[in-house]
Amino acid sequence: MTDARPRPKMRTVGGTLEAFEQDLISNLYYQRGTTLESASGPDGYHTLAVTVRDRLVGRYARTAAAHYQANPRFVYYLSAEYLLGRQLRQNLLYTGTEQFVRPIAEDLGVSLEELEAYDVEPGLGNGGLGRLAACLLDSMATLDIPAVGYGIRYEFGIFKQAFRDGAQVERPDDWTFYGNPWEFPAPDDRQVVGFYGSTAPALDDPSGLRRQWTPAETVRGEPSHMLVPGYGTPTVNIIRLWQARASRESFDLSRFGAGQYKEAVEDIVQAENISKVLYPDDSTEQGRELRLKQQYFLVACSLRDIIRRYRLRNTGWDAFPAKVVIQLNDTHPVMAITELMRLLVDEYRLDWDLAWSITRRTFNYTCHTLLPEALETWSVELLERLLPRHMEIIYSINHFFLQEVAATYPGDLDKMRRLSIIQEYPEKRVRMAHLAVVGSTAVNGVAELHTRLLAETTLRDFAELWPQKFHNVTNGVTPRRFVRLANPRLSELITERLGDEGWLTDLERLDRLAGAADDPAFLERWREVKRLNKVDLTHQVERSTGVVVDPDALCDVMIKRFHEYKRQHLKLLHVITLFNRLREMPEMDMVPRTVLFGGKAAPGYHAMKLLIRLVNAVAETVNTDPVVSRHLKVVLLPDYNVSRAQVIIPAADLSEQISLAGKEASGTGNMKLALNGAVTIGTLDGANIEIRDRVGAENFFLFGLDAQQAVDLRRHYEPRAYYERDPELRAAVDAIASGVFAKGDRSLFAPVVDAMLGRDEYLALADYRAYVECQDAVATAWRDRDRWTRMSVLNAARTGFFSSDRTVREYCDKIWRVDPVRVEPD
Ligand code: KOT
Repeated sequence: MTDARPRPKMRTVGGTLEAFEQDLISNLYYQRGTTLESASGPDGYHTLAVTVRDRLVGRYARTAAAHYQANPRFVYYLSAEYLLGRQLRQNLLYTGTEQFVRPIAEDLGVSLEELEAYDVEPGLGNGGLGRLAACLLDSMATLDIPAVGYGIRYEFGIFKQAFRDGAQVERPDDWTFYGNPWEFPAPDDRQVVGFYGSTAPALDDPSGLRRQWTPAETVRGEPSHMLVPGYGTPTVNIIRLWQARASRESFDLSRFGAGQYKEAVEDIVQAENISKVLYPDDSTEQGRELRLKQQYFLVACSLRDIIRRYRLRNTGWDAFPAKVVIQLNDTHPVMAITELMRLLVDEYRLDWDLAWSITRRTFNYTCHTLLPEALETWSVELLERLLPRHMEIIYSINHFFLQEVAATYPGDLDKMRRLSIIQEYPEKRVRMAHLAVVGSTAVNGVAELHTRLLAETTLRDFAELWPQKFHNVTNGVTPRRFVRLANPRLSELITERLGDEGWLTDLERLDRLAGAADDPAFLERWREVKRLNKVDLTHQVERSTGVVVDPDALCDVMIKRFHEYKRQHLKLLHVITLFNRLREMPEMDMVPRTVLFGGKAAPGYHAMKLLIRLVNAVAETVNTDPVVSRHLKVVLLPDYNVSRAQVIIPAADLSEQISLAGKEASGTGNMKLALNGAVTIGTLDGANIEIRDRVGAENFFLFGLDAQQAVDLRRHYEPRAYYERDPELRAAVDAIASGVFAKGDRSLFAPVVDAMLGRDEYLALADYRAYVECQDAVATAWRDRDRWTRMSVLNAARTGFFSSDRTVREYCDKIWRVDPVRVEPD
């Protein structure tokens, strides 16, 4: 240890630098059982992680004490998915210990970057829905809202994506291989959950509404929690994740003793399979029995835990809805409604009406989609087998609900059929969204257009029946992770310009940057930040793909799950059009572009896996063409995740938000990119509309059909007419069909061409011409450096609205009606 360098003498929750260093050495010794001399990389990382984490424990204890004291109304966020992102940098920032680590690491001869390489992100989600959950947790803690997130501790998170011959291959995400220093197991709070079995009437219940369920199988839920610190506040909330374990009964000792080892272990394996793996489907339904088991496992464990917590400070049930508000993140946790009814009626012996009143006042439901294929339904047959009591409860809920409907719309059988929780044809299924609406106080969509379309289409009959139930809460993103951590250079520039860091918790203050959009010196510095970020990205691209890209080229980014409605194929048609133009006119003066894709396709989504192959094939052809590659590069970065997003987003110039209007519920990548100074090219879909309203039409590249036009066109759509009419479109489609991207093989990508010319479900061909023309306007704008940078600054300056802090405030005002609880400062 040398003392040559002057060191910051700052007091934070981390204490002093000296104390921090002492704790590091002590943790290395006592937690890892090793010394500075013989420590490995993972030793160093783990030690740093627990040392930082321990700085949050005191705050957590004080938060818990303040909550106990105040006995406030709590928000319980139930979500099957969370995409938390890496924890190390975030917790360094939130504890103010970032400043200590560099000098200490330097002294010890390691870099923070080396240690961070071991910081694995928990990939417990697929995409937008899971990341939104994480942003809301961050903002709830930052706003001192008493809240707990509940989820599943999947042993394997979202698969790792690699490419073999351009095709996506999936590898398991063994994210806890080196251990997870961020979590605290809490075995004392374990729960037991039942499945299968039978029901019988309760002896003393003449109404017949109370029954007794005897499950045939039980599984133990073991919780562990991770700390969720707020920024700039001592509040530390938690997220509690459940892992399935075989309960003692399922470990069949007699079989084991009789030497039937395999059979004895089988039941254990089956029980533990429940939390084994995240289903890798985004915005599509996966109607598998194990998936329903996961959902019920999550809600059964969480509800018992919520009741346990409630009973620490409250007695009786009357106050339950005043103290507990449960937010259902889409329909995945909706069985919680039936489970609470079962607990209240069967186990706590409340009468049905009181139980129903409590239940309805407790739950709220957020819908994240409009796609019919994403609307969950479960077959009655499966539910009767797996959760027989819950199916009975659903029938009763539906019975009373339809009585209400009949009273409102006498004789309207069609209305009853449309509203019913049970769909009758072609087979009997439970509509989870209907159950969610019936059992909730508030229902919300995630962007203005989405909420309107929900009320006009998918949930129209409900919106007519209960208009006051429907709300819009436009999504948001946390500026701490997606600006401050992801883009430290821009953050510093903003802080310097605005005078302090207040914008990090009051993002609308970014509007004060608008004046700087006319200051040439500021524009120059803004450009420099973007350029340095692009250099960083360039290095990452080269490391992971070998492709060398020019940091001065326009960085054109499309990062999101591969899905037909998001229209990666439309982007690809544009890329092929640029390729064709350059091949035809090698001397043309084209704006240099790097087109960067990132995203995974669900392993069973064959159309999208083929499209991934095509993107890689086009990339290969473009990047190896001596003429074309001087102006154009195409990259599909493998294994897109939150950590990769944090590198790509700060470097983006152009944000591709080109879903067919009316299909993307909101989008949140669109917000992250705009906040980092990317200009959007997009359709009037989801939150794009609200982004454009704020940044101004002149700072947004709009193209394409609107939602109504898309619906109208769909009725008599003929993609071939567009193909035949537009020579550039025809050349692009023909290029795919010709096999130029498949070494002459005309069959490989034929299904892509057939889908386009056949049905073209998402009207890509109809929007193609408008899109290409809009891209040409983008290129023209890019040539005027000051004009572009001005647009970039104004995008960041005017999108402060899209902070998840604002989103959480809206949930608080419109839906949760919770108040903050202040925690004693450090
Ligand atoms: C998945 C399964 C069923 C229903 C909905 C989904 C879903 C929706 N998964 N991700 N989403 C996205 O959620 C984001 C957060 O609200 C939105 O921004 C995005 O548009 C949705 O596609």
